[in-house]
Amino acid sequence: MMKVQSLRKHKKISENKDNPSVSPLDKEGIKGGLFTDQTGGVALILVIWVIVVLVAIVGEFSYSMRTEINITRNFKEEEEAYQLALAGIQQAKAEILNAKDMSKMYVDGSEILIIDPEEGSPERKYNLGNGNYQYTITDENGKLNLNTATIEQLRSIFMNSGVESTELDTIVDSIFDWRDTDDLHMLNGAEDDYYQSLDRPYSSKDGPFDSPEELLLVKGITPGIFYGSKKDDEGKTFDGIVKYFTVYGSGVINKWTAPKVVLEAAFGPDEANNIIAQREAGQVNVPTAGSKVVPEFFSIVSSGKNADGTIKRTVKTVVQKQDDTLEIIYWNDNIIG
Ligand SMILES: [Ca+2]
Repeated sequence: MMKVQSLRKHKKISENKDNPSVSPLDKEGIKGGLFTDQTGGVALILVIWVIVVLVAIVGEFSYSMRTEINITRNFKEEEEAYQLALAGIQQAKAEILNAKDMSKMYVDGSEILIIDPEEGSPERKYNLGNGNYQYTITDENGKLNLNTATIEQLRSIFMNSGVESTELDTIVDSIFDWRDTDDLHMLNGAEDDYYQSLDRPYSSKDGPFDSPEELLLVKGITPGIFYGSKKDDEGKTFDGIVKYFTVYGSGVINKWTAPKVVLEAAFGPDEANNIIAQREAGQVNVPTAGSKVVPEFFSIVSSGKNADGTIKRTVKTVVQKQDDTLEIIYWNDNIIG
């Protein structure tokens, strides 16, 4: 039976071969099985898949190119912002060098340092090229020297900056432990054993601070306390202590340029109010006995921004003025905030 069917099939194919009404394509299709409905569907699906894969590859390529362009543009604008910040540093240095009488410098109501009394409040914000830059100049002699500050002075500064009394002892004792050469704990302080137990261990300095930024390594001092912060999770607000401390100068405070918080720490609240009143009365040219300071150290903080303000670079430097030259004694290329 099987043999008969096979023969019939063979015969049918043979008949078709001789039949002119059957197209060569049909013949081929029957012969190779390539264009039957079923196999045609498979081919179509394959083609669709290839298209899908190609679209995905092109999409991915275009996405990565777009990312690359954005990275390049960001890099370019960040470099521009950095160069703008450097322009601010140069302009600040020129301003310090061109001041006529450094002993007459003072701060105005917004605590802006007036280096040259004849010029009044300087603008210190400029457009240049595709962006802008602004800078501040601070007299380091108007700050409290971190390496000579007493317990009471440190407590006063931190308390006025929003640190609660429960944390004061830890912070103040830890600052003392950080700068003293021994490894004996103050009552609430911290030495090597504490710092070595941290996730990223380091040693206690056991020497003088080289920059106020070093305070960020001291136990109890958070970036919020250091730089200042708006309300945190626990509802605390910090004024930021970085602007009150220096590591330069003899430790004598320049009363005409010191912020109120520093005056209170150094001279007590009553004397601080007196000094502020004297300043407001414009008696800035008459140094109080024992407080005459020759301004020597200045910190400059300069920020450069791109046109829409989305990219910002901040540079901080401290310069020492000697006669007609300025020497850079501290440089931080990337200040956060
Ligand atoms: Ca120590």
